[in-house]
Amino acid sequence: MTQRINKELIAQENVKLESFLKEDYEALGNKLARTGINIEDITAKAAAFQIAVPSWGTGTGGTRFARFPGIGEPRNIFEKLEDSAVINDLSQCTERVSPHFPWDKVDDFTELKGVSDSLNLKWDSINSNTFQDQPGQEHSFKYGSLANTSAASRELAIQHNLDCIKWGKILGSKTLTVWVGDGSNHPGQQHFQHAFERYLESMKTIYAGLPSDWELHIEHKMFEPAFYSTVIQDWGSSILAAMELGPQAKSLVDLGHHAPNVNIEMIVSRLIQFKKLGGFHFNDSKYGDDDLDSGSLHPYQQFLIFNELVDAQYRNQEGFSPNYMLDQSHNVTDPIESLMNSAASVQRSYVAALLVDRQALSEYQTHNDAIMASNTLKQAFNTDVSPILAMARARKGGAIDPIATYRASCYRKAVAQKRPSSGRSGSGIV
Ligand SMILES: [Mn+2]
Repeated sequence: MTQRINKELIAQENVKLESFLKEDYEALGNKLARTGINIEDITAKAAAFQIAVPSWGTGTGGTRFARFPGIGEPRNIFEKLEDSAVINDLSQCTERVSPHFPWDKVDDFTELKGVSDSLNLKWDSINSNTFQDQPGQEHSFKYGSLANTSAASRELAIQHNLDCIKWGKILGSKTLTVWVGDGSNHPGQQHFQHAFERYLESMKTIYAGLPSDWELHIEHKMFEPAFYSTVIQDWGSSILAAMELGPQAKSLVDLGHHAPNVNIEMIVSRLIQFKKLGGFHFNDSKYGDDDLDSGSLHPYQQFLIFNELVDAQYRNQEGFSPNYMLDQSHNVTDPIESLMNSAASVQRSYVAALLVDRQALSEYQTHNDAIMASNTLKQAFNTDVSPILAMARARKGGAIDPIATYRASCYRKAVAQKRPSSGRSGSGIV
């Protein structure tokens, strides 16, 4: 029997906040009306916004040093789905889950699809994993997978990706996301060009196995586990590979996978321009691939990215339909709370970007009025759109205050009863 948040509890918690929300929503509506914006149009768009939850994000994360498991952690994909359903019940913007194979592999994918259907959840991009060896694996990925010097290891990695497509078809997914840890730790260890050639050759075989209505997303990452060079190190390598493969191959932007201070929103613009923006892994970062909660450190950067996305949407840019997904590691919080907070944070950036006066911005840009162009963006960013987000959630049956309602439900304590600790407290990034 699946544990869920009681609908009556959500309604009961919402009643406490309804009159305040109505007041705040009305006040914001009046404010927006003065600039010609109909709040109902914006709320409808906020309600339609969706961002996928990563299956692995529902468990407590860790670092190279240790992992401190929380209580009632999901032990398999079915329990991860239960937690994902709770997140969506309260947030009403996370109806899709992105699985990671073989972590989430099951014997019967039709059964898994049945369970997700019963929870009103859909499947987002399938993530393949060739950055670690599985028990009994014949050919190791220690020195890489798709770019390994060993043809047998490359073949194994290719086959795993083809399996991921096969499983994804049963689940109803339309995207395969490929990230490889391939690279080197010592100068001279790897021939840069030959490694990239081997990667491309492997990816061409995977691309050939892609159904015609699927996309192949290439995720780059600057470093780790390889600390000197990485085969798909930056968006340059990523877009080169995507161009080499064909129109169904696109680049995926993980916010934590860039060099510090890189202008990510401009990279996003370039990818949009050349029909190569596949999707996002949202998270936040202070030093590197920190996988912190989205918008917890750089909400303005997240807004500026959405400014580009909304701009492309309004221009009906050809080939523009990116997948949005969270990719975070929750080391000290309840993952359900972090994921709800983060989904709302990304949704907030989207909604704020909808408020940008694009005609005024365009005129300021034409006349090189830097101050007013910048202020136009800041005006939208500084608008507190919380009432719109809360109203969008409440109208769909979600919680006005997701975290307060989640805490009132005592869900974590309840599932802890039937999910005894796995005892896994060793190191490991998940
Ligand atoms: Mn990622």
